[in-house]
Amino acid sequence: MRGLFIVLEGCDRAGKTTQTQLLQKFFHARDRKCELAKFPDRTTSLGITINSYLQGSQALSDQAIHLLFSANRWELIDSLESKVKNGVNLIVDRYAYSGAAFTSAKGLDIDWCKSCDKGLLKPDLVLFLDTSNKTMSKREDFGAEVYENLEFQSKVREQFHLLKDDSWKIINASGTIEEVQAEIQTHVLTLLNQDSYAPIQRNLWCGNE
Ligand code: FDM
Repeated sequence: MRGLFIVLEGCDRAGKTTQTQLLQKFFHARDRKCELAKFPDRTTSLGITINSYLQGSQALSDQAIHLLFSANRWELIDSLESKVKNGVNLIVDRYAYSGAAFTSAKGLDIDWCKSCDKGLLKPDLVLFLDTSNKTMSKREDFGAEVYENLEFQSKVREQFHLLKDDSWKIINASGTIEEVQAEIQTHVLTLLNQDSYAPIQRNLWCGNE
């Protein structure tokens, strides 16, 4: 049986990293293979350029950085797909939804933003960790990267909500770490309890979404 392809999305400081790690433990506790991945993957040569942009040391146009984020997914998708096909449950911290939400929040056309990722692997489940603007404003630990400010993050949140489709579950990320994880696990268990899964497909944004 193939693995599941699960994506965690959300604004910065929503708790994605903590929750992906806890979810991996949940799979391991059930003797299921489970690996974590993250976008951007800053270790590849494209990822190194993305990292310089995010840290403010390299200027790029909004279109150019968007294409690099997308290319960073395309360069790694074969390896992610083969893991899933070989029975590894994959939990991915950010994916194409971050790509479209962050760039369209700058004012670029959302359909253009989505088009570069059209045909990527479609996740089985997207867990959107939703933080209200009020909660976000209490999290003052924004770092120094280019997108880490409250006004921009509020715009990003609005754009994320335009991207919801049938694979999405909105998780209230304002609760405690344990409460958020419990909600996540409920959705994952529903999938895990299925006897079989439909084949994973490279059809992200190929339908009417
Ligand atoms: N980000 C991330 C984008 O703007 N586009 C993308 O396609 C992706 C995957 O990069 F502010 C933004 C989101 C975030 C920044 O992400 C780095 P991490 O999760 O903090 O590394």
